[in-house]
Amino acid sequence: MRQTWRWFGPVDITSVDDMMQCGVEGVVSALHHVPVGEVWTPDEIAKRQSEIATASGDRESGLKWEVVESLVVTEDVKQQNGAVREHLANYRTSLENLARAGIEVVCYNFMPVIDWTRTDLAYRLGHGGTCMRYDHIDFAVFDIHLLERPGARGEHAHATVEAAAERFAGMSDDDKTALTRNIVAGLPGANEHLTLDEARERVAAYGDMTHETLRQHLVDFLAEVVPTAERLGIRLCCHPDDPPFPLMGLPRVMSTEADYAAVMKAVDSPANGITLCSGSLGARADNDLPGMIRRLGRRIHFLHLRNVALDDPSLPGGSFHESEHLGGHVDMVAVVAEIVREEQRRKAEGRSDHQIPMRPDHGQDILDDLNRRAQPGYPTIGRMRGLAELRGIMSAFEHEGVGLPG
Ligand code: DNO
Repeated sequence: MRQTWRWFGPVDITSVDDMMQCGVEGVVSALHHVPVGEVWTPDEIAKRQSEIATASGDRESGLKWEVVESLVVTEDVKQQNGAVREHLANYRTSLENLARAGIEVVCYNFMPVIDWTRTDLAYRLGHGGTCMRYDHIDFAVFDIHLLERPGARGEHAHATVEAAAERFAGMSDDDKTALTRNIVAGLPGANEHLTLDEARERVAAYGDMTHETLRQHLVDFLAEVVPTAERLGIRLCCHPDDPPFPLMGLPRVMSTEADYAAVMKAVDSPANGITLCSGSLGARADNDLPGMIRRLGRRIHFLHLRNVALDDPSLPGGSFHESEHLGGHVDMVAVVAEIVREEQRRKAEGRSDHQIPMRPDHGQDILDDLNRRAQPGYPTIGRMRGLAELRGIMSAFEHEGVGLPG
């Protein structure tokens, strides 16, 4: 595995020097300042490349921009209206510009309206550190009482509606503002930062779009961009829904193995691939991560490794928090073993992409992270701990004196 790290650009409180000291091999980044739907120009791409290549004192960092996360798919493309043609053309142009700059892996997602969602950004853990949490009662409070989405009440379980009403009654105005901001104002890397009214409009714009229609729109999007990616040698990779179940009455179409299998088959090209995020998919106990890697591994172009602790694994759509990378519900050792096996298969076949870029995804805020106010989910020390632990497993499995189990 290639040990990469997400960097948000010069605004990131983790510096290029920090990445070097953490033992990072390659960088994952995006041009977050370019408005969604517009072209990423060669100049802007070159600027980010040079920021990554330069450490303090004008030294060479030895690091390169290796993965784009994300080249955002616009709401117009997801809904097939408005500026869809122009956005698709711009997407292809951005891919051309990225390929010309030597970048081959491009991640995106197809979640309607909001990217990843948490209700609490600083959930206090027993050890005194904090992590991110998704609480399904808090989400129902937001959906029913703050967003006031028509029909929301009828879509949540009766017990959830009652628990949400009780919790809402006890919330201060500050609590309500914080919950709203956590959900609609966008977490790091989110496409856009919305107000509550904008979120209402965006949700309403989907009308009663079904799962089938949204999936077809994803397939149509791929049919438009995959031939370009294939010609350019770019590997597109779709990130799963996070969390992997519908929110706000909107369909989500990349939540399970069946979703991925259908979309991989519909546009059957190596340029149409997967970002396997063990934390997103792991928030459903019925997703068999090692099995998914065995069955879909050939198309995995990018890996996010993190873990989640589920409050009640039997409850689809239930609450969870982000655990240590090797703790939680996902069997991370088994996941890493399957990835190493996939890499070995690729190597034997002579595939040039046999080393899959992986990044330690998210991290708990620990030690000095608690004073540094990093981008939520992206503390330096918590992520470095995750990377160090994952590197330990990888190194053992890749070592000739240890090797893979069974
Ligand atoms: C969260 C991230 C996501 C991811 C996008 C990919 O931490 O994993 O925001 O970047 O969904 O398009």
